[in-house]
Amino acid sequence: MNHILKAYKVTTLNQFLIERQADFPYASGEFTRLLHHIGIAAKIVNRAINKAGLADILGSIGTTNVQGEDQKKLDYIANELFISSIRNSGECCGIASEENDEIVTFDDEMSLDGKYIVCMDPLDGSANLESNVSVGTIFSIYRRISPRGEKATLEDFLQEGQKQVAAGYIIYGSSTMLVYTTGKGVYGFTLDPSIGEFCLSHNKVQTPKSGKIYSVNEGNYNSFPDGVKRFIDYCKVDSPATNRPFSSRYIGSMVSDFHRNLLVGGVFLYPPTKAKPEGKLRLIYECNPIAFLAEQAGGRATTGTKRILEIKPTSLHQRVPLVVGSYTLVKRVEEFMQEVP
Ligand code: AHM
Ligand code: MG
Repeated sequence: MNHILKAYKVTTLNQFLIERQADFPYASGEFTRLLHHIGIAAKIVNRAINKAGLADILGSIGTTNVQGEDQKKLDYIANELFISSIRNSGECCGIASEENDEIVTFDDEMSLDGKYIVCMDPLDGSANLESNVSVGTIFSIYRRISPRGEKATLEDFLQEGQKQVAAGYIIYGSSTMLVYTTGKGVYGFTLDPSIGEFCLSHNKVQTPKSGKIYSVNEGNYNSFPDGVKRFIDYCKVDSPATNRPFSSRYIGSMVSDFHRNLLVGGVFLYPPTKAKPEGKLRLIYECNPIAFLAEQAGGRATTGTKRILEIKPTSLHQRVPLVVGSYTLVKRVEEFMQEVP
């Protein structure tokens, strides 16, 4: 019995953030406050998602976002909640969100002086909400380039992924987790609903070097580049020595697909298709944060030909192809994509 009680030694997210504040040279608590407010919004959004089926907040609001995608009520709710909580931190001067055509800038005195900007997808995979499948929030934090005291500018948001100060996601699944990195490893916190706190549950996550899961929307097979088709064919070959055939697992909610592969080993792909020649996923608030986490956990993230974190964004909602996950599997995809048949 004693060992069970000992196992329940709790380190909350806030406690952890304060202890790790020294990771930041000249730490002043600003980043800690920002992440604390992201955690607050995550708990409120979690509550909304949990009772979605009861509270008439499933379904669409009848509008589309800048990318022509149907907006769900919960997309709207999550976006508003994250924006207001991040604004309340007073540490952020502006936000880029999947749900807003343009950047949202804050012009109260405290926020104008904020050191950080945030890019986010408030509810990734929201098309799955009606069927009660896990969804997520993705966030990415940069230091601003524009001078403090002034309004944030578009340039603040168009920085290479390798300049991220922190990135993470919240997964609203069978349990709710917040996973983040500041470039010093990946840490996962599970929400204990009985005390309303995110508690450290996954310390310094390392993803397996390889794995036997491939995650891709195979319905698009016919319009994938030949190299991707060859990789998918390779996954299905019977070869016990190389652990094949691999298992196909695709939830259609990137955070959930990535999270599973991060823990057990695997590769997630969203390649170019005829309908979406640049792929579907957005560079600054989907691919960059996921790529940062993957690399910090010992994995890899590319477009198939270029490291995601080295791409200089040219527009807010730019899309890029994404191959991310266990190091050797991503390498394998790259070999197939770059090989001249
Ligand atoms: P969203 O941000 O509008 O929810 O779209 C992103 C989602 C990802 O979570 C997921 O990997 C992908 O879209 C699924 O797309 P598809 O249905 O084309 O496979
Ligand atoms: Mg998304």
